[in-house]
Amino acid sequence: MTANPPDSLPSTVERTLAVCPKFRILVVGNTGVGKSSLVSSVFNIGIKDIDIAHNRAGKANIAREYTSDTNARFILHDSQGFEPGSAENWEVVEKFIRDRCDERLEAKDRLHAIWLCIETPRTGSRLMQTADEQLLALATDLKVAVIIVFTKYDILFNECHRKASKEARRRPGKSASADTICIDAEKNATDFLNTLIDNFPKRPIEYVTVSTSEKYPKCFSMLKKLTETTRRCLHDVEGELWVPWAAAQQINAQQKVNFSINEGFKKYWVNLGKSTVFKGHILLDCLSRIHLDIIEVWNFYDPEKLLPGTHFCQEMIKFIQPLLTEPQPRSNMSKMLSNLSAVTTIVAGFAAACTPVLTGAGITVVAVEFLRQKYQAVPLTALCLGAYIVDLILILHNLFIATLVREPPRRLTWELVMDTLESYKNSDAGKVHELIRDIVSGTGTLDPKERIADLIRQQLNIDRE
Ligand SMILES: Nc1nc2c(ncn2[C@@H]2O[C@H](COP(=O)(O)OP(=O)(O)O)[C@@H](O)[C@H]2O)c(=O)[nH]1
Ligand SMILES: [Mg+2]
Repeated sequence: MTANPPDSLPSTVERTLAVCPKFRILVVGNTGVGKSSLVSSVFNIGIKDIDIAHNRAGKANIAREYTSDTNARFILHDSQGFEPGSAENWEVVEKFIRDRCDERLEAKDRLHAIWLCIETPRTGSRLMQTADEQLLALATDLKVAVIIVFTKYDILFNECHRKASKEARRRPGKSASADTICIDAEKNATDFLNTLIDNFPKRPIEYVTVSTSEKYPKCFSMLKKLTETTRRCLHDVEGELWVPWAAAQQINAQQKVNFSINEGFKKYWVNLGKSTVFKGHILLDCLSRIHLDIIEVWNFYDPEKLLPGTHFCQEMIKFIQPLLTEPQPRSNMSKMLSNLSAVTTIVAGFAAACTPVLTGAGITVVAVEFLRQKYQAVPLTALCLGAYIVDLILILHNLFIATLVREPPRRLTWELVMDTLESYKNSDAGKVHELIRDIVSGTGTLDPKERIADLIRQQLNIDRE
């Protein structure tokens, strides 16, 4: 690891996560409903790893804490549901939930959410079994988030699609387009499900339909919705569960961005000039601290430690280098960014005195000198830190999206990281820096930190939560 801030600059993200470092979730459902596939997709665990772990443990055991090297931020409890002959019965499940929802437990030991998985119904049969209803009632009483997850939605959709195609063929006149058939099928599937749910007598229920089948086009948006619903349902008086949740889930980029803004951005940038956090430290160390904190939020599966590594840190510094060699006329900004390969490299004697990050090819003497200065609350520092944070969040966002199409565990590769850096270089870098410069130098009435947070969201076309 080469982003290496001193102990005197402790992590604020770790401090926030220390209250509750892992999100604890119970997934209940009969064998074969798709629990393992769901957990694999949402928490980025190789599907084989989950099942191998199960075989090793023998029968499912609700109390067993399943954790994974590919996602350090969650704990899974798995229950087979209440089918006849299953390892668990209602009393065991009830006791487990009661024990884990005891208010005297620390947040980290408590159960944070339950996903009750039921295969999406395709006939007018009963939506839930008695034990499922008991579980909902118990969870509501104990104030733990409970969400009904209708799995394998694609099967219902495909059935409706076949029917819609058949009907379209029968209809005289102009043939229906593939799009129209899909829209009809989607509507029929939703109507069918809504009717079943509306007839469900007891209480209002939170439910989400999901599919983990890559062939189903809305697979990702459904999983994203599950993460949003889970977040909304958290019984989270202090807001403390939102943090481990945002860190644990590995499907919703928007939640990561908003978490990055709060943890990596607002905490460091907001108090520029007022805060004493960075006082007495060289800028490079301040950047290292920010760098590590933001990558912690994203929780990539990065066993080779590429993101905290020298090479990636150097590439990140190169993005802000043109800003460090101020003053530069604005019109030269983009030209300088595209001319990075032409910059002077630092001389050997000087290099020896620097950390590995700064001895890398392509970082100029001026930039190195600037980064080795002590932090000062001046506009150039604000610009430099702001630009670094925005670049990093945008790049990690793009990297996250690029990994999503891969099978879990979506392991980072250097090739993927380089591709993402390259496309960022070729797209917004210069433009984004110009906007940050305007905000830093501007005298607008709006809070600059909010304007930069909005800038990040606008660039990514995402909403505030
Ligand atoms: N069509 C479809 N099949 C699924 C879906 N999710 C899981 N499956 C399949 O259903 C079977 C059981 O899935 P698994 O995740 O092992 O279920 P578990 O026993 O509840 O853990 C496997 O063959 C999966 O490939 C889905 O969303 N759509
Ligand atoms: Mg399973």
